[in-house]
Amino acid sequence: MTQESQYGKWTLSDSDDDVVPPTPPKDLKKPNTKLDPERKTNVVHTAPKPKPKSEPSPEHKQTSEPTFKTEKISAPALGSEARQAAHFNRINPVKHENSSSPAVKRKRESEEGGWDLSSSDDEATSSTSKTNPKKPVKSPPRKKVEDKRPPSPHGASYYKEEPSDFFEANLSTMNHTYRFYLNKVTGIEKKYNTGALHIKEILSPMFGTLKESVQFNYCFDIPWMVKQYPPEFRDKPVIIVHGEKRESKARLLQQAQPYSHIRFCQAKLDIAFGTHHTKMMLLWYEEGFRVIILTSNMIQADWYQKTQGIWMSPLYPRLPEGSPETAGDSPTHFKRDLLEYLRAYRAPELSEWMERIKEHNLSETKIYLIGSTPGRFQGADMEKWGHLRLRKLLSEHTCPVQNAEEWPVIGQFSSIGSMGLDKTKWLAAEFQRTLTTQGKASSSSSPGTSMLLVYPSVDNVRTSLEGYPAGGSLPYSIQTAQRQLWLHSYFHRWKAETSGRSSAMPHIKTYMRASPDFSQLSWFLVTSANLSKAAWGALEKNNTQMMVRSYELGVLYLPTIFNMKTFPVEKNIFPVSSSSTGFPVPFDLPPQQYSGKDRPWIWNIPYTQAPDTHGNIWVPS
Ligand code: GNY
Repeated sequence: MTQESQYGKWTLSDSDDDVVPPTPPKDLKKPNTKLDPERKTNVVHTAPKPKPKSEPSPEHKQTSEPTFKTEKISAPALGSEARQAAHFNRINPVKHENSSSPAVKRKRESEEGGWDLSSSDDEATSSTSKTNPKKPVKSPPRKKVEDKRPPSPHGASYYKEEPSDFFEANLSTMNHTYRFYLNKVTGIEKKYNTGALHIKEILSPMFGTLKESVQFNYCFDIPWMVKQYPPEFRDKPVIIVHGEKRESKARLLQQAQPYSHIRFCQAKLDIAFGTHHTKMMLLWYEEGFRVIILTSNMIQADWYQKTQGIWMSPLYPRLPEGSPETAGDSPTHFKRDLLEYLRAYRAPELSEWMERIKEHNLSETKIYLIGSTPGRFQGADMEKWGHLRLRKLLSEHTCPVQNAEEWPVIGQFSSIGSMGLDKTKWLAAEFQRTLTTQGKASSSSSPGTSMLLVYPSVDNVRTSLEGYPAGGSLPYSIQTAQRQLWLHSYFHRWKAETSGRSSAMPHIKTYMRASPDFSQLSWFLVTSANLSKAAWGALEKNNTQMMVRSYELGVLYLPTIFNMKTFPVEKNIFPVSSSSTGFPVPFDLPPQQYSGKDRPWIWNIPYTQAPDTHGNIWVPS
C-alpha cells in the first residue's frame, strides 16, 4: 500500500483513516541538497503529479480528491519532499497588486515553475530571484517594502545575518526554574531574545564539552546542522534518527556524504501515515550527559522567525561505577521513561546510548516525559503513549481543584488533522476528556469545560515576520478544513505580546489547563504533537485498543514537583528575570477568539486580497 509521488514522500501527522491526505501546494519542492547540482542556482523544478496509487486499502476510506487518495496511500513513503518543501516554504511568492489582475492571480503557468532552494542556507550563493519561475508581479507604486532580501523565502541569500553575540547566551540572564526556553527570533526587539536560545548556543561549550550526540528529528538540512556545532565539536560522532524511507531516505543519506562522522538510524514506521516527528538531542559530554526536547526541525527556517519551544535538561553527572541501572532516576521517572521511549525504536544503533544513559544520574529532572510511538496497544500498554499517557499522569499527579469545570483547557499547535464529522468522534470523546482530567475523580467534567484552541489566522500569517511563507509550516489543508468547519468555532488567534512573538508564527505546540482568570496553571505541556489522532492516538475496538501512528515527544510540567499547588502565569516573561517563579507561557492569556472575519490559515488556497509583510501574495498552484 505504497505509492510514490513525484513530490516525494508525504507523511503527515494529520493523515489518518478519516483524514484527507494533505497535498502540498503543487509547486512545493523538496529542497535540493548540497550534492544536487541544481541547488546552488536554485533551479526551478517541475512539480510532477503523484503517480496513481498502486493498491487500495479497505483500511483507508476514499477521500474526496483522487490525488490525495493517491498521496494518502503512499503517505508513509510520500512525506519527505512535500514536507521539506514545506519547510523551505517554496510556494511562489507573488508580489501583491492592488488590482488583482489576472497576471497576479495566475498560478504557475508551467509545470516547470516552483522554487527549488538551497537546503543549506549559510553559504548564500546565487540570487534566488533569478530562479523564480513566476516573476513576482511588480507591485504598483505602493508603500515600499523596507525589506531588501530576495523575494524567495528561505533561499540561500534570504536570511538576515545576526551579529555573533546573537548566538551567545548569557547564562546569568536565564531563568532555569523550569528549564523551558523559547528560540531566538531574528527581527524582534532585543529584550525579547534575552533568555532565549539559538541552536548554536544549545550546542556550545558553555553547556558541556561534547563527545558525541544524537539528533532525533523530522526534517534535516545536514550541511546547515553541521555548522551549528562549534568548530571544535564539528567532527564528533552524530547519529541522526529519522523516519525516511526509499528515495527520501537516499536523499538524506546523500546529504551526509561529505561527513564521515554522521551515522543514521531509521525509525520503524509500520503503521500507515505515521511520521517521525520527535525532536530531541542527546548530548554526551566529558562532564556528563544532557537531553534537549524541542519543537524545531534541523533546518534554518525553523530557527529564524518562528516561535519554538525548548526543554533543556540539567547536566546529568555520571553515576558511581557499578551503580544499578535503576539508580539515578527522578521522582518523575524520567530515566525509566526515556529508556522505555528509546527501547520502542528497537534500534541497535541506539543501544549503546541506552547503556550510556543508564550510567548517568538523571534524578534532578523535574518534568514528565510524554511520548508517542507507533503501534496498537492494549491493556496496561494503552497508557504508555499519547493522550492516555497524559491522562494517566494528570489523574495520578494533579489535585482536584474547586470548580474544575470552570478551568479551561488550552491547546496550541501548528497543524491539524482530521477530527471527523463532529466533536463526538474524537475531540470531545477522547482528547478533551484527557485534557480535562484533574486528579482521580471521574473526568466527566469535560463536557462543561471550555477548550480553547490556538491556531494562526490568515491575518496572523499575513502580518508575520515571514509573511505568507510562514504558512508553509502551518500545513492545514483545505481538504481537511472543509470537512470540519465545526472545529473552527474553538479557534483563537496567535497573540504573543508578552513574549514579543506575535509576529513569529508558532511551530511550538503547547497544551495546558488554566484557572478561570488565567492567572494560574494546573499543568503545562510542550511537545511535537499537533492536534491530530496520528500524534495523540485514537481508541479502537470499543476502547480496548489505542492506535498511535507517529513518534512524538514532549515534556509535562506538574506543580507538585515544584512544591506548588499551581503554577502562577508569568505576566512579563521578557526580559527574563532569573528569579521568577511564574511560568513563561509563550502566548498571551486569555486567548483571543477569532473575529467573524478571521479564518484559520489553510496552506493550499490562495490569498491575493492583501499583501504580506514583504509585499507578496500567496498563490499555491
Ligand atoms: C512535519 C510538516 C505536512 C507536512 C509535510 C509538513 C508541512 C510543513 C511543516 C511540517 C513540519 C513538521 C514537523 N510536517 O514542521 O515535524 O515539524
